[in-house]
Amino acid sequence: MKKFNNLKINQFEKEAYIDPKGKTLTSSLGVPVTDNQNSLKINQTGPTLLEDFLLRDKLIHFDRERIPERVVHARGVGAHGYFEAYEGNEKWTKAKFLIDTQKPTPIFARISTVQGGRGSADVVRDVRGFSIKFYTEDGNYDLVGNNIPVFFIQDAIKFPDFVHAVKPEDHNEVPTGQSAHDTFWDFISLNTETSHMSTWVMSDRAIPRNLRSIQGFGVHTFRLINKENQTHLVKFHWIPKQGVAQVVWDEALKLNGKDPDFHRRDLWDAIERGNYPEWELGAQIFTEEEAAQWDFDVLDATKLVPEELVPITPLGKFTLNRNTDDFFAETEQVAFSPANIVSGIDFSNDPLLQGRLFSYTDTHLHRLGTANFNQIPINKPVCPFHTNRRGGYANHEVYKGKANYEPNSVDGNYPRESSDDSHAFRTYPEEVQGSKLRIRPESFADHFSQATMHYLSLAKHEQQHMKDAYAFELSKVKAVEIRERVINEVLANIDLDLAKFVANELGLDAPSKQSKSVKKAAIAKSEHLSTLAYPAADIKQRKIALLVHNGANSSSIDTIKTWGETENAVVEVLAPNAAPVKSTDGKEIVVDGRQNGEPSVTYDAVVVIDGDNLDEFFNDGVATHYVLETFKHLKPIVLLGDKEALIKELKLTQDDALITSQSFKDVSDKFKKAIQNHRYWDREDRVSSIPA
Ligand code: HDE
Repeated sequence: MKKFNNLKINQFEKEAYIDPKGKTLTSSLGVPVTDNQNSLKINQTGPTLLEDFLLRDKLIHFDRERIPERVVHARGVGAHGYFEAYEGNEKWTKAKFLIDTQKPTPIFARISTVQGGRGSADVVRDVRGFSIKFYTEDGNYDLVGNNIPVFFIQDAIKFPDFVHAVKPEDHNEVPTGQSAHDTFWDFISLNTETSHMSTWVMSDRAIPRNLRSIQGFGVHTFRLINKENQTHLVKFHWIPKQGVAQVVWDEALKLNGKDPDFHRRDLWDAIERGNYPEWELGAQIFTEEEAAQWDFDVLDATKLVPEELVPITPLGKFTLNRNTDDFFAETEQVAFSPANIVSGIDFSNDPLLQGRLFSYTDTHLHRLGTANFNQIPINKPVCPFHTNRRGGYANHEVYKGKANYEPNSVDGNYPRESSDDSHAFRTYPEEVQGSKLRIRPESFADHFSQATMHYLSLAKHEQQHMKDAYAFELSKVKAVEIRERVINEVLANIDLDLAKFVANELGLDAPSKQSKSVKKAAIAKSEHLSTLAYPAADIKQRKIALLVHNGANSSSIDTIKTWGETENAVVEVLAPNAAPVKSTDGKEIVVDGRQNGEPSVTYDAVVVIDGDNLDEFFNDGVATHYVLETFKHLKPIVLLGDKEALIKELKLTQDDALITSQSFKDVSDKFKKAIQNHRYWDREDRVSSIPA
């Protein structure tokens, strides 16, 4: 893996990097600056002079530092990496980056929330955008997906309505980065095509533990084309090697206050530590004839293709292994578009996708302010490119020669069209006929069957989380008629038990029957929708807090630290304050943080270190709360030696993830397994009486 650590995007490297180390401060035009503290004045107290070109140079640029934030997906984090193709993909596609197994393709990925502004919190209930730019030898290819396999709406013309409804309300711009408000649920209740997606947004997928543990989906159906020009339809998936993991709701609420940058920080830290996250890119590949047999339309983005119908073919894997150097230059200026495509892949007629093919370029023109946004280093292809595009704001390209048109005779008719069918993009000649109509196909009319399939496919605890999420969100909706409409027109048609639970929570009448005659999905339950289908293979980068006080046993700490290193886990010693604590044998134990400053919600597991200090622990409200909260959030806990007494003192109940032992070594395997399992869901019923 290390061999690709320095895989850089050549041109970005060559032309854009400025390394200020050892350099003199200059003006924008390279004039060395002697005084960066004082503006130019008459005497000591006189007015500042207009002549001060250094002051003007600095302020003029500063005044223009911000650009419009993205209208959706404004908050995001980016990282560089590389993609490696597996053998055998030429059967499906001629896309060079998918068939060349010898050479990795550089990538840049950006993961985002949808609703909140640039400064909003990370762990909100929301869809995560997951965009990947592949800098291929045949041009840039962008896979602009989400961590959820379906979307809210079926036709691009509804997108501005939907986004207006989910964003803060128009009159007071409240709430920020949350869907728990009237206009969002009004939209959901009146546009039942959103039903399936609403189940995903109310599921645990919308509150991921970290961005390394999310799945990715291309959502739309696309097309693959091979060298023989044979074509298949395709749905892209990317599956995290880290497993899929979520937080519990109470944890999400606390994280947003205690560390609003939790996701961003986690991804950064993992990459800095060399625990590079990896995803396997795969595809459901099928023919148009197969798709025609199914009980849903593959051009309807509110439907997924159950893996029971088409399993995923692995195509390759990608790794994120380099953090950005300059957030603005890279993450903020990166311009993704589903229209960025390469030979071997093509679009489908999904009416949502078709709208996106226009919208992204349009938004870049506004946001980045020039038609030359593809010249910005992060957007620039790494393969050779020769266009006849000239001029425009902030043009950086300097073309030699006379001709800026084609065909030409003055420059030997270069650059010329390509006849190389394996590299040059050629649209698949799909046959289309018919009348021009503003119409929704009849095959898009079923709004509920896959929502029901999703709900029924989840584990019991996931179903309960979904019920709680609908109840929470709707309890924030002020208009009773909107609450009622969601229950009767949406939830009842998904599942009556779900509708009943939410109605009871809101003190409303529970529907006894469905308000529409709802079709049943041919696949009633899918094995691949629960997060339990995606376990973690290891505990790399999981964070473990060791709680210590004076009188802690330092050898236990040493044992756990050594074990943590072999597992590539992050083990941190937390004490009442940042000063070192004294161990039982008088040694100084170095502390990584304060228990009050590094809250339990930011760790994956806790060990309470044994020693000679039980009373001190019992009398410390921060420490006891730490353990209680970790228990409530269903995380693994080890109570070493004398700390077993905490079970009685804090009224905990022992289970597979609440482990006691005299020696850490005896329980390290059990602890590892519990951390790998992420949460001990069976505990959930028992923790509701613990104060939040
Ligand atoms: Fe987007 N979307 N979208 N979207 N979308 C944008 O482009 C749009 C849709 C997605 O990290 C915008 O550069 C329309 C589906 C991601 O920079 C904008 C429609 C999916 C990102 C836009 C959709 C997405 C965006 C705003 C309905 C999942 C962040 C800023 C037809 C498959 C990209 C920007 C990044 C961003 C339009 C629906 C994913 C306005 C019109 C479906 C991951 O162009």
